[in-house]
Amino acid sequence: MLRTFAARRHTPCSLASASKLSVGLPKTSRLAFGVNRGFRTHHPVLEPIKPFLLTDIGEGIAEVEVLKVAVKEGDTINEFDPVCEVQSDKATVEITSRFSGTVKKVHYNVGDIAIVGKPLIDIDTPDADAEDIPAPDTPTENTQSKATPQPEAVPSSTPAVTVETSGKVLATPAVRRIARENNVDLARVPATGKGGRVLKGDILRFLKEGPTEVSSQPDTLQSRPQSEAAAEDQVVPVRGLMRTMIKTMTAATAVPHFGLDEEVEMDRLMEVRTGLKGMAQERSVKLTFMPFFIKAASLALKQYPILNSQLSNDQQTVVYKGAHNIGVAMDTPSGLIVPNIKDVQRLSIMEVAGELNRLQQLGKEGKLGTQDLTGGTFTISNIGVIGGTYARPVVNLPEVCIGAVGSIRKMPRFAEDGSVVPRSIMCVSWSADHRIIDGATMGRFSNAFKRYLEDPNSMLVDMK
Ligand code: CO6
Repeated sequence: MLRTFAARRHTPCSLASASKLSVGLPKTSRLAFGVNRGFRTHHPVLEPIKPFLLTDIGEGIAEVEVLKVAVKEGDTINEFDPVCEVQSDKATVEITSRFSGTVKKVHYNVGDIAIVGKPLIDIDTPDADAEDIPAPDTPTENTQSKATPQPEAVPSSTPAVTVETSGKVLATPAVRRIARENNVDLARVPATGKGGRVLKGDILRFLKEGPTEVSSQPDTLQSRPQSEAAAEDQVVPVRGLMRTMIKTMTAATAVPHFGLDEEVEMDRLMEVRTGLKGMAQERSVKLTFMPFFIKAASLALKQYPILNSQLSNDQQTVVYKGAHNIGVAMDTPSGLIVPNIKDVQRLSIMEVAGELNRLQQLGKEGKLGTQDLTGGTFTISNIGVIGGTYARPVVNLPEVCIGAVGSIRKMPRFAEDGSVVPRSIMCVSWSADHRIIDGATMGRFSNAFKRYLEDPNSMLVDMK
């Protein structure tokens, strides 16, 4: 079974990323408008105790698992202080307070499932002016690159969200506004917040004192049980990546799969890679076999585009995806995740290698974001790095095909003259959605993939 994870209802992805969101009270929950038997006054009445809701964090997420609770009843909490850390199907998310006050009630414990729209904590807010709080950024990957300033009002249904992903500065909208107004590049501001987030205090200090040295360590999420094998049975709640795996793999079992295995002779590719390693090093790229597999798959997908398609929910249409966003099953400290390399059809092998290096690094640090984890159209799993010769992968819905490659092994094979020769053999196991993929198409695709790898020069002919 391939442990892959759905990003949206239909988007392949996995989670364990370290996107950080700060989700605030809807503005309207700061103020209760006096209602007098159907007669609405125009004078807002401050309500001191406010439920701090888990607002909609997008992508159709209805519930999240609480990984950490950072506050307890009676704590004094300041704006931007962490409230808790939760895990959705797609990301590990830190929720921070948008208000200062005293925590009156904590609604969840670690391990609980928190429901979107329900309170996380109740806060006794002093009569600070909540109206000063700037508007949220929308939950996108690159909030910094937005050219247009954010509106100043907080719509009641919109969460205040900041998302940190690969290489982007993590900061709340309020901090971004201060940076914008003072013409400060947030990347230059030493961050003291969790996961490298720039806090309001950081930017204010920066404006007052200029740059100072601050070290911040990114958090990594360990979702695997650490316990030693015990003689007695252990009952462990299903949490983290396993929860997602159950959902996505259960959904995938509804798809009738077929498998096809093939052998690939790797000798020439091994030579080619060895020859190119130096050039890759000069460019600070680690060139493994994966970029060749990924590019070969993309070139073969051009010939058999139905393998890069998706079947609509109502099974009435097939969407041939224009981009070859090739997912790579990745073993990370948090577990298996499947980020994808976008637009492989447009990338050189070296560019694919660079992207893979980047994703691997982010995966290692638990920092993969939604952008890298969603939108995949085809998946390759290299289980051979770990060991194993053949595999039975399960499609990564809504994709229709997945391949798993095993370890390269020296094996005896017949040469054309009948003599027995040593060859470096790698098996590739394809699984496909038999509702729209037939065996002949899979076989032809597999032949094309095999040919590109066995004769790497042939890739040059088809590469643009
Ligand atoms: N055989 C032998 N040696 C290999 C192979 C195979 N198949 N693949 C890579 N390598 C070599 C590779 O070339 C590197 O060698 P050097 O360049 O000489 O150092 C070395 O092994 C380590 O490679 P690395 O892992 O760093 O990079 P690579 O690009 O090959 O792989 C990765 C990247 C993200 C795919 C990999 O690190 C990884 O996480 N693989 C595990 C994926 C996984 O867990 N899959 C299981 C999913 S469940 O598929 C599944 C159906 C079921 C079983």
